Amino acid sequence: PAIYSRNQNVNHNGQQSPIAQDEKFAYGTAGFRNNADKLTFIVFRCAYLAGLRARQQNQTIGLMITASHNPACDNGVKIVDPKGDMLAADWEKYATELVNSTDDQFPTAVRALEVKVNKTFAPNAKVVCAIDTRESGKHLMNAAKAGVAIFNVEFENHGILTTPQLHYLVKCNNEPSFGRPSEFGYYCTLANAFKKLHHLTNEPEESNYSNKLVLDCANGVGFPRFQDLLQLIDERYLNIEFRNENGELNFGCGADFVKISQVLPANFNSNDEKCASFDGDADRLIYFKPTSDNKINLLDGDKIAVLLATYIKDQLKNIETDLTFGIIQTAYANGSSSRYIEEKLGVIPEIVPTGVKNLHHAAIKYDIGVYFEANGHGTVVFSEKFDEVIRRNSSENLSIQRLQLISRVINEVVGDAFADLLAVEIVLRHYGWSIEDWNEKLYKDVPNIQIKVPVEDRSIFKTTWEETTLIEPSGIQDLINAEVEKYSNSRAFIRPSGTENIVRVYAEADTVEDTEKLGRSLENIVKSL
Ligand code: G16
Repeated sequence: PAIYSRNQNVNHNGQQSPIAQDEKFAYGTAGFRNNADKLTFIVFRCAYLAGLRARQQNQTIGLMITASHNPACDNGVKIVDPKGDMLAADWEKYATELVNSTDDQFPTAVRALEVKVNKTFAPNAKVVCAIDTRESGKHLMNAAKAGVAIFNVEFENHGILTTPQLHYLVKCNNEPSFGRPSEFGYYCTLANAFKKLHHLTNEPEESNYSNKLVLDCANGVGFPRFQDLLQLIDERYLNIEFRNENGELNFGCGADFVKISQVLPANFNSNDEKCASFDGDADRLIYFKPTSDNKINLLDGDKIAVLLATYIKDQLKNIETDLTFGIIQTAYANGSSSRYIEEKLGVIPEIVPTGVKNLHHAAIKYDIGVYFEANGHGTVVFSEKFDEVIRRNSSENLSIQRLQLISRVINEVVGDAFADLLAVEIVLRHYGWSIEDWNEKLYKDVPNIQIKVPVEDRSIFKTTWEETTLIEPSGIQDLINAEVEKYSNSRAFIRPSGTENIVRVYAEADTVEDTEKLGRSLENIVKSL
């Protein structure tokens, strides 16, 4: 329909918002993201593609409409493949081609793709779709429905869900043995495993653990949906005080804000004890403990990865197995965490480019693969051999039983703030740790800074595969190297974001002052371009 063309693109307020025929869009770190005004025709075309993918696979495909940590005025769309993971790379290419075609080219591009991949008989093809709490969501859901209808593929509108919930639904639709394909089924799986594991967890006699947690919901979907989950987990297990429930999405709060600014989110104060933040679509989790002057001790994705890995390794010590164990990080991982993982956990962390899709892909090579980005996005994945050796084992061995249950508490389909929160709480209780104990007993972060530098065109920045060296614009990496050399034990890099129109600067050094100086000097390099 014309209303879903570039030329007649209409935004969620019903206003005409035409898109230039030659404007290009990239399938970034997590799908297409932009100002919501531009998203209608993009969602329509992606939904069409999701229908095609569903037919090709004869399975359920997911379409998630969210811009996660971005501001409320943005929105985005990503496609979820049959196993609940991110869309296959060759299909990202098709999505980019379709979205970037002009209105005139679109019908031809569609037909070419149909010839290439379409299957005529696909009775199980279905697209399941959900939105976050953004105001533009409902309008984009309609565009999605229209896009899927081109092929008469079955369409299910699941309303407002977290991104991980949608991933989970996709997996369960295609593999019913994994779980019930419903929102309630998701809550039951997590809550039941959590409560059972709680009963198999012996809190030490001298314990500093407290089940009280103050939760920053980023004013997003995490608030209503986590409340739904807590209907099945009463206060004896977890005592949650919600903050930032219904205000402006991600504004002065949420996991991204707290991680990057390293200060208290709105509506928190220094009397709060153990605190945590979700991001806008609840696929990221970070913890923090207020200190003084609005400052915090941050327990980010690296700290969560090390905590979960320590617990799993401790359980494995009591079992004779040859299961392989890997930990995946990105260049943003704090240097101390990587050193700790190597020296204390005896595992050399694998470093991959930013984006859950890259971490997930690397993690599934192991029987137990722990992957976390420093920004709090991550999970643990388990192999078929793990299923055989651990999950299908009827032994009375407590460690086997704990591993069976922790692997069910964790949402192995994708990084999930709800599931990660439950897993962290269980492990803290197991060790009898307060949030301070967790912060101090493992490793101490080296000072680090991340700066978002707005740029006109982030596509001019090109890095090497692992993202720590800038290839283009040429000559800039030499300037960065010269700055890094000025400080001892320092490390710094510049990379373009795949979700926002910014360049990210990351720096580490021995002291807070040097880290700040190094970070700001790189910021100035970007600004001078
Ligand atoms: C998305 C991705 C994450 C990535 C983050 C930032 O998170 O899923 O893997 O770390 O964007 O990416 P970039 O540095 O390219 O902007 P979310 O929570 O926004 O979906």
